[in-house]
Amino acid sequence: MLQIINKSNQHKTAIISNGNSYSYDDLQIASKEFASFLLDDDTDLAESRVAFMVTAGFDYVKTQWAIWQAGGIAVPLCTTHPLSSLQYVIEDTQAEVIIVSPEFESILKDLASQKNIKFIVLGQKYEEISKELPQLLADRKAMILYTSGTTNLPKGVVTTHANIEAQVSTLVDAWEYSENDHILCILPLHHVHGIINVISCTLWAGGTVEFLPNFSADGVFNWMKRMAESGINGVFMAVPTIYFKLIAHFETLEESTQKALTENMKTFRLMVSGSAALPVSVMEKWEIISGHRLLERYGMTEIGMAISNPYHGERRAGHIGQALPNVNIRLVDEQNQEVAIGEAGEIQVKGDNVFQEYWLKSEATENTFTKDGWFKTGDVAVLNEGYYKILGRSSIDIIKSGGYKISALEIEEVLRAHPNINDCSVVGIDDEEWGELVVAAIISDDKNLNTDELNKWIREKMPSYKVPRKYKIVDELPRNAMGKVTKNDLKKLF
Ligand code: MLC
Ligand code: AMP
Repeated sequence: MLQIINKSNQHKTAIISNGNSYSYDDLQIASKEFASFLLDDDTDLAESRVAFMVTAGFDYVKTQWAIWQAGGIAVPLCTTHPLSSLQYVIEDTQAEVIIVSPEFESILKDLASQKNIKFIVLGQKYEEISKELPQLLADRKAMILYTSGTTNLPKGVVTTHANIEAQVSTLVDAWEYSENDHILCILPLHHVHGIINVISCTLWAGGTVEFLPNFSADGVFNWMKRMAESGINGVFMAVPTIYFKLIAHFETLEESTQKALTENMKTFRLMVSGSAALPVSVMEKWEIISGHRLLERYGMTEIGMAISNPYHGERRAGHIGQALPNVNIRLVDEQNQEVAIGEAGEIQVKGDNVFQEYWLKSEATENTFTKDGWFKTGDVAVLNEGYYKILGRSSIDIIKSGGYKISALEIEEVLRAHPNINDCSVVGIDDEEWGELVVAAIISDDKNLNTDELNKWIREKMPSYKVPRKYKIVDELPRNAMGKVTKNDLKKLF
């Protein structure tokens, strides 16, 4: 990304947020000034972790670019997480600076002061200084994003500038992003889907990113209408749950409004789905209402995007496509031996797009790579007539809901800390709208356990998308001869 930050652009609009338009020049000037401010008396932040809880929009990108230019590692915080989840990331990264939008000041101020972390509130007048910014090599660490896995606590995924550049440039070429593109950002900005595919790729190509503060079906359709009426090259990317919600909303509209919207959507350059399996039913309905055959692709926090249906050519329903250029893919058995074509195997990935390490977790890093340097995704796929198809995951403890990756173990650990819960087990059950729904079986002496109160209690401890949507009070959990909970049996209970 350092390359685009330094490209001398341009009066062209880079960002639209809060009703304001900002040019590439605005972004460059503001981010360089803020980088100078962040440097203070230093010449290089030297990979200090800078956590930022900033509303999606111009300030978010300015802050991210400023941290990068000052030589820091950008650690985006989720703006809807409860304090305990934010604190975990701040402590785990040993953040040395926290930057917040004014609306989040009260959430993190005390924590920053207790821990003696430099605390910067955006919007306050800072000295307009312009310092020489450090020259950074591409192998410097650039970003840490948190991802849930088979351990009970999320791990920090460290990517370098070179990794980000590889992730971005591959996609820009494959999907033909251009300076004429105008994309809508409605996704959370602590994950690669929003950060890389939506914002970074579009800005790399010189296009425009428009922000809506929150997802709403109405907001998205109004934006699409506006794009079509202005003759703009609209681009839209989202998780399957969002397409499901858009379809549900569309179906409530009057026929004449539907027809007009369909014509609007047909003018778009590209529509993409990813982060979770796109149900064939959703793909087919969306094609009827929008005229677009969704381009489904496969990615992961650790690797950016790896496999994609073609931009030109057949976009096959229920399949994720082929390896992206410069990304090496193989399917292997449990001995890391490649399987024959048509047989199921774990997806393993190699390439410049693959992350550097899990932050301060050398054992986890070592375990996630094979001896010859392939990253083990834990996703199982098959190659079917030249197209990869995802069959499932090697761990039942990983749940994907609304496009978020969730660890069943993390939720169990929190639930077990509740005074009325003796034991529990969490699984994901299939759901057309959310992909999977988080559900929990609980052993409790209180047979009338109030699950509303339980939900309130749990929401203070973890983000709302991780909160179980159904509970079952049981006398015992199904277990195998070794005493391990048999989660496939548990799923049947729901
Ligand atoms: C929220 N709700 C859920 C839920 N999340 N219900 C079931 N399961 C879930 N997971 C409920 C809330 O409790 C609330 O109900 C109602 O839905 C609205 O909540 P919300 O938070 O306002 O939801 P909404 O804004 O509509 O969010 C839905 C969403 C969001 C789909 C927009 O989940 C989202 O932004 N997902 C994208 C995540 C993402 O970017 N993943 C990419 C990871 S990177 P009530 O009853 O209280 O009203 C990656 C790599 C790759 O995966 O390949 O891209
Ligand atoms: P995350 O850790 O949040 O980056 O999530 C990455 C995971 O999302 C992958 O390991 C897959 O399990 C899942 N995923 C991403 N894209 C797809 C897709 N198109 N189909 C099925 N699963 C997907």
